[in-house]
Amino acid sequence: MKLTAISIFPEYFAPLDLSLIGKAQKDGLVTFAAVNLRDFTHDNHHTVDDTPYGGGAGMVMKPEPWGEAIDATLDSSEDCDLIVLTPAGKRFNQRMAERFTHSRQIIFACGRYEGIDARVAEFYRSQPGVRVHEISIGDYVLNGGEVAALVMIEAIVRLLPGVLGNPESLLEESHNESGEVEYPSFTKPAQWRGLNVPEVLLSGNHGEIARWRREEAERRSQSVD
Ligand code: JD8
Repeated sequence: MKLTAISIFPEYFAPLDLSLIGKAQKDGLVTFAAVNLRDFTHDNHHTVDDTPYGGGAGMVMKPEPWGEAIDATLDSSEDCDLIVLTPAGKRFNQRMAERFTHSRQIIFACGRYEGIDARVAEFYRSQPGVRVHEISIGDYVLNGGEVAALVMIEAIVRLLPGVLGNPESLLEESHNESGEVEYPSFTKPAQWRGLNVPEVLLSGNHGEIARWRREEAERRSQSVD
């Protein structure tokens, strides 16, 4: 899987060299590149924004640098999922993360300012082999798309075969098919600051343990708004 994030702050993606995703890159399971949008400007000031047509506060990102940057990133031999992060987008969830594991190439368009000129998404919707997705990671406002792209990249890459050390752990995860969340976990010491591990977990009775965990997961699912 080829992953690319286009942004005026490509250094935001340095953490991807760490941990899981860093190892996935070393193991050749994914390739990741952060592309600087300003490399696709041609004026001395590397201008990427301008005032909004129709007036209003703030600045809008110009379409030309995005067109050149995405064209340069598109690998014509492969289909591509172009993800445009926006607070107005479709809400990201675990099912979408699972669907994106089948992509050969994903480009994350990480805007800033008031957002990206809407014609960029419109143009690539008309391009064969490019699937455009306008996505939000949640009902709160961020200053740009970078951290949202980081969230999506981790949620997608960790599902790829060979990335997680013990893929079994994927089976019991929160927000799985049934939308259930996980049961609470405990480890040694059996007593900590006067707090005990639930007796049933020390019982060795796997039937009882499984029932307790199911009940706890259901109880927590109720409380998750
Ligand atoms: C992309 C620019 C900032 C947003 C004026 C603040 C996602 N869940 C999410 N919340 N916010 C974003 C997001 C915010 C972005 C951009 C995504 C590009 N901004 C803008 C509109 C109001 N500023 C997001 N995914």
